Amino acid sequence: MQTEILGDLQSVSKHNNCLVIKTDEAEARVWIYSPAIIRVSISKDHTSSHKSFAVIHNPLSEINYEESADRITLNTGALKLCIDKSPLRFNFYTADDQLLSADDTRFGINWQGTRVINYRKLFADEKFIGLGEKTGNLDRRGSSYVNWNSDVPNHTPESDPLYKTFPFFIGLHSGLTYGLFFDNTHKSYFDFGATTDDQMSWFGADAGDMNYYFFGAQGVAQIIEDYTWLTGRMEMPPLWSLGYQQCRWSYMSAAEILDIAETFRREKIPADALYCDIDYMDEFKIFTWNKETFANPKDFIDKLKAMGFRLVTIVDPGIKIEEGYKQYDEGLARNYFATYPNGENYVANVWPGRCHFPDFFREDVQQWWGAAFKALTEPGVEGFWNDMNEPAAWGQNMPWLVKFGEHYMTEVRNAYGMQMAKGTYEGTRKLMNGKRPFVLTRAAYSGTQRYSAVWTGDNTAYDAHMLLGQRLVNSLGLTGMSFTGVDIGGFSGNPTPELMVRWNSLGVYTPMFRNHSQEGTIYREPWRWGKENEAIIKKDIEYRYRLLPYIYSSYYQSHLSGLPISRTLAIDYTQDENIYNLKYQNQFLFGDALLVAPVESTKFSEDVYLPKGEWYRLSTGELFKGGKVIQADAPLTDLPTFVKAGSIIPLQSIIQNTNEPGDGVLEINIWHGKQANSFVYYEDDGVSYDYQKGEYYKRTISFDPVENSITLSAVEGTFISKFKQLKLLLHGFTGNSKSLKVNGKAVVLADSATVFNNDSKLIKIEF
Ligand code: MIG
Repeated sequence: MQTEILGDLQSVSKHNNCLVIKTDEAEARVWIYSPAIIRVSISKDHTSSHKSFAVIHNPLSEINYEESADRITLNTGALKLCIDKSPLRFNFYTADDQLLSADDTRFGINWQGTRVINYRKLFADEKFIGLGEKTGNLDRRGSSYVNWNSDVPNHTPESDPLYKTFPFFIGLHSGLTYGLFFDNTHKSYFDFGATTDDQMSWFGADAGDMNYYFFGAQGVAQIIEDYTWLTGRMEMPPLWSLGYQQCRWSYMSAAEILDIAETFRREKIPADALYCDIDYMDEFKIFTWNKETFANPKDFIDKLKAMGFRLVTIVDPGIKIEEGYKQYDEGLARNYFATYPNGENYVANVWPGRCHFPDFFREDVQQWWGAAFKALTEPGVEGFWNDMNEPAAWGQNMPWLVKFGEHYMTEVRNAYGMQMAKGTYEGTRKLMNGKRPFVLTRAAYSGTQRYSAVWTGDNTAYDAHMLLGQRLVNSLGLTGMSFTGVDIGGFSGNPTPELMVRWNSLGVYTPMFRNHSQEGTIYREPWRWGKENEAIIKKDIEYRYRLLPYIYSSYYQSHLSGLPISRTLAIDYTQDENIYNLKYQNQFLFGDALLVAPVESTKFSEDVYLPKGEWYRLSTGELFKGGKVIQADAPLTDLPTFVKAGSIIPLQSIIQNTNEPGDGVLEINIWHGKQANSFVYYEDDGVSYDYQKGEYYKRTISFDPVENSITLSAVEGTFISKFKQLKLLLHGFTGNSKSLKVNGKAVVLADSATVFNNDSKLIKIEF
């Protein structure tokens, strides 16, 4: 085998909006997608490239360049691409000529057989964040990774690859930021300076094109916005899916689930979602119900609904080979399954036994699959859990010659789960008459946020896994996935009561809050841990429900900007070295206001790094100066959580599920800070897509410490808020609060200033 290096430029020309550069070996094409986004695609054979699964925008219609004897320069005003002619090398600069990222001058882009690799210059101080669901540290410098969606039960905090592929990373050096998305679904590789003498980083794939999008915006948040502009953002989720979710492999019958539901209500532990794992089906046949244990699904789901619960059911891709089973008969007759090159249908063994696998890369197969959910939506299922879609089967090693439509498995495997989630989302959305389906998938590729939430697969019940889970969630948020969760309590193994309590308290601040466990392990429901622990778990879940107005508004922000709900500190404090320290790298912001420090279940005090600024401990109101490490008490009743000074946090009364209206009072918590701040409060019906027609209630709440004034902007949108009154809760206001103005009018809050610390006064404001 030879290494072929992309050689010298032979010709350059413009074809409409595309710059075309030819070398002896290959052809490079360049498009501008926005002033800060340039796409480069280098191929020996552009005809074999397929449509992107991830990208939803087209390039701009114009491209202009300048040519000199040895270079070609594209300048968008925000980003400069300078292409050296011999050898052909791609170098990106900021508009003011600072080098952002460049090909390694020696090796640049090359091929070994079908493998395509890009070697890049590594800066001495360069850090890397991203790649989504990847183990390891926040700063991925010195690590290498493989993307090959895999079913990995019993994975450890070091395992790689896991279930998902997001070939997008952000580079940080010299105070600069850039992003790079390698849009290639083959098995791919990323090496962030792991294997060389700190001269270069590299990435590549087994085959396909060197097809990447370069992001030149300055600021991690801006790069995430640009990446999610390119690959899409999430819709508003159904509000109920942000409540507490209780799952188990498996609740074995309708009676058992109803009993679980009744226990939640009896114990007054808030919850919204219950799950059917694989055992609700008849012999694991997808879109069927077990006739004995789930004899009357509609009646069962109606009973759940009457108690304020929604039901989520699992579906796997494997279709049981059995004549007379509808999905098998139809799929076979219409050639909807993955095949061998000789036309035979591929067979693998999984839960139902011998199975065929739908070819989700075909639009007609996706539609057929989507329509089949009628068997679940008709009795009233509202959530659809897509499992095993790496795809997985026993043995886990799909032969390379399996074909999905035109593509071999090796070309598109990493997008299979995403295409299943797409079919599921689009199909169930059609069936649900304007209601929002909740879709949850295990396997994913860049862009999956458009269709589905994700969870991080089969974790294990020990502390290091809990911390890993937080890093996975934080990292998924860098790659467009905002709606993310882990199995709270740990899927495999048995948590100690302490770990269960601690993990649940972290679940409050996880975008999706789902407790789940493996068959054969001890049950994980909140009341299985003794009365004292149940009380702590209950209190934490109650706080999740108090926070829902804040969380829902954060989801709205994500829907608009792509910014995640759980944010590694690398988004807001990119240049602060301390946040990459392995001791503090798991810390994150939950929404704009809350900083959470995960703590192992065996520690009751923890060092917490508070970035610059001022921070209040949420539970006590104690004020801390940031820019330093503090030692925080961390009893199991109080996970260290801090509020950024100046924050505005809306809370509601405790409700048992999201169908309940609550007491109609929205409690606005303002935590005094030196800088003016505002919060965009957002509300809609939580179930339909009417918000896309303007049926929402949106209002900016601002606090100005100089004027000592709180302002509520005029309401935008036509939705009537479920809240009728506002209650203001002022924290850290000392003395001067008597002169407080709300919307320009002086208000009398209380007689003495002390009440403003964690005390409240009802102000009647029509909301
Ligand atoms: O082969 O459906 O990750 O959440 O409970 C195991 C049973 C299949 C793997 C999922 C897990 C689920 C389990 N599934």
